[in-house]
Amino acid sequence: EYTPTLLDKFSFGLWTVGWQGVDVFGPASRAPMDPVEATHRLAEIGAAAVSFHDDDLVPDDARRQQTLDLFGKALADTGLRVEMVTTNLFSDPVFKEGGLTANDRRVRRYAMSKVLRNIDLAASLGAETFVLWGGREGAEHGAGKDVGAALERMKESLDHLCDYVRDQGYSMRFALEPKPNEPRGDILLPTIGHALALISELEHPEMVGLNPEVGHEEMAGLNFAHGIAQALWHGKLFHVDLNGQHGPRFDQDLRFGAGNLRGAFWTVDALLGGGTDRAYDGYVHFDYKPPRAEADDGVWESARACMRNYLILRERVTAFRADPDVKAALSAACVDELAVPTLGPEETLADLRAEHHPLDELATRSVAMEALDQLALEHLLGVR
Ligand code: 3MF
Ligand code: MG
Ligand code: MG
Ligand code: MG
Repeated sequence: EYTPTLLDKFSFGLWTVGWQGVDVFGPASRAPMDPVEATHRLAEIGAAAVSFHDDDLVPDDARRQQTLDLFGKALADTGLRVEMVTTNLFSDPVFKEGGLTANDRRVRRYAMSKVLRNIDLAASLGAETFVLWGGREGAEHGAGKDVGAALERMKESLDHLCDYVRDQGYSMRFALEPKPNEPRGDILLPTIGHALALISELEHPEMVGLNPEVGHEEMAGLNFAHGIAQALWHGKLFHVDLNGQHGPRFDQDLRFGAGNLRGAFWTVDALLGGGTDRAYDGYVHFDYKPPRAEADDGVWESARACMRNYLILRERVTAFRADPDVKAALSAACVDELAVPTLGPEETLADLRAEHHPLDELATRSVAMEALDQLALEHLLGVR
């Protein structure tokens, strides 16, 4: 029960279980984890795939081929896939003032060359998604960043990257990961909505979508389920970073299900389509940090729990959607009626203006939402 299978398409960033606990106030609390060992252990606990940050796993130096050989063997031995590769344009002090949108043009040119080199690596490993999280693309000051110019440079970079992928014949799509702040005071493309707006300005918008993260949207006080529902409606939910967060505070990266549990319930519901056919069919990818206080046992406990909590919530959400009382409550709340266009096919705006609008009745009508929400809560609490 609640045992992951390959069909669940669970995926982990190697940096999650590999996080050594370095934070702003202290050094590592755990020993480095060998990515080969991490790959084996992730396979043992039921993951189907892994992702990683380019050079962090496969360094651009004399160790490159040997690393690739060892990692390739681990993938072959376990059957795990690399479904996503992402780029680290944030750790190296070179990127302290940005990568693709640094004011210094030399930095931007180096950042582009790094991304291009690692797109080749991602393609060679069969990754379908290349994630770009612009953690250093931002500012702490007012006049220090021309936001319009920075967005021009982001568009320029993405246009070149899309051209490159097309020219090489790679079947790879890009996914932008929004985040409001941390490590920069303010990060560009801070939310799902900002990133969607940029994508519509690109030369190949069909090749670029989103990799939204639960905690990032919640740091901005936003509703993650609504955010991914909008991304799905735009056909832009290319990938996802699941984790947990307790409201607007520092980036907690809790295991999925911890933090805002109600939010996690609606997140799983939204991924399953929220009662519509707009469901997510990509990898269920976890981007979390086993808390610094934990030793290796806690690392693996938390990794298992991410998947287990997803499976428990999926069961609860499915039961909620299948419950006849819920169907009745949805209908009492007129939820289906929202799918009916406001103006009928044969109607004109003049018809709509001329009709009698029963304002007294509308003002005092029942919306029946509390009853519906209580049913959801009882399913989540396991009493139904
Ligand atoms: C930071 C993040 C990143 C991104 C990663 C791309 C370290 O808050 O979420 O993880 O997810 O760079 O996937
Ligand atoms: Mg994050
Ligand atoms: Mg986070
Ligand atoms: Mg992330």
